[in-house]
Amino acid sequence: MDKAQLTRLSKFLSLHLRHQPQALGLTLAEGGWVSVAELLAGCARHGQPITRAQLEEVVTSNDKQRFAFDESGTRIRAQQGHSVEVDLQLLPATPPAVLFHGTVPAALPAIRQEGLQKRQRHHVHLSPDEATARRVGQRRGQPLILAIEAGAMQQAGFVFYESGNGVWLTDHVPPQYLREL
Ligand code: HQG
Repeated sequence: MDKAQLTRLSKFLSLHLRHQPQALGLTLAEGGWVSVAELLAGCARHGQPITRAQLEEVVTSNDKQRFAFDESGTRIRAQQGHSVEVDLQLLPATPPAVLFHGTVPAALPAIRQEGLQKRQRHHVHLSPDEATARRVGQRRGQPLILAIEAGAMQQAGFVFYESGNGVWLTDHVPPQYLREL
């Protein structure tokens, strides 16, 4: 598949594995998993036939490793970014001392007041480096990067998780742990 086809398919999978599984007749099991066979059948029913080989190509070529197969290769899930209720069974982990978040200037007044909120997602998403945070912020406009004192937060009892694709997740970042770069 060419790049445009891969992007389109990745967006289609993100939509259904994170936000609207029911639109393909799917229910996410614990961990966010769905059966590959059911997913392929659902895609075909939805007028979007995908072969197993094409699915594998999307999973392996994805720039952010958004999707993963389980060890048996019979189930697939989105690694993070869900809006549907799902327990991803992530284990708490020790974050680096500092993490980063890319946002846009328009969000800053509210963020200064109330910190980072998870909004539609299950967690606040944090990046391990500035360059990644910049790419995240750029989706919405001129990016603005915040540094998060993740080590200090963890010491204060906040819980962090690392998704399978290197995104750090937490419930809320209060303003006192944020620094504008
Ligand atoms: C902002 C993409 C006002 C926050 C990316 C962000 C990431 C506030 C937006 C992943 C706020 C939420 C997540 C507050 C936070 N007041 N605005 N108190 N607190 N915000 O998309 O972090 O392509 O839900 O700064 O690459 O932008 O989906 O989160 O601008 O990894 O795989 O509210 O999504 O990955 O937006 O992005 P999002 P995000 P995928």
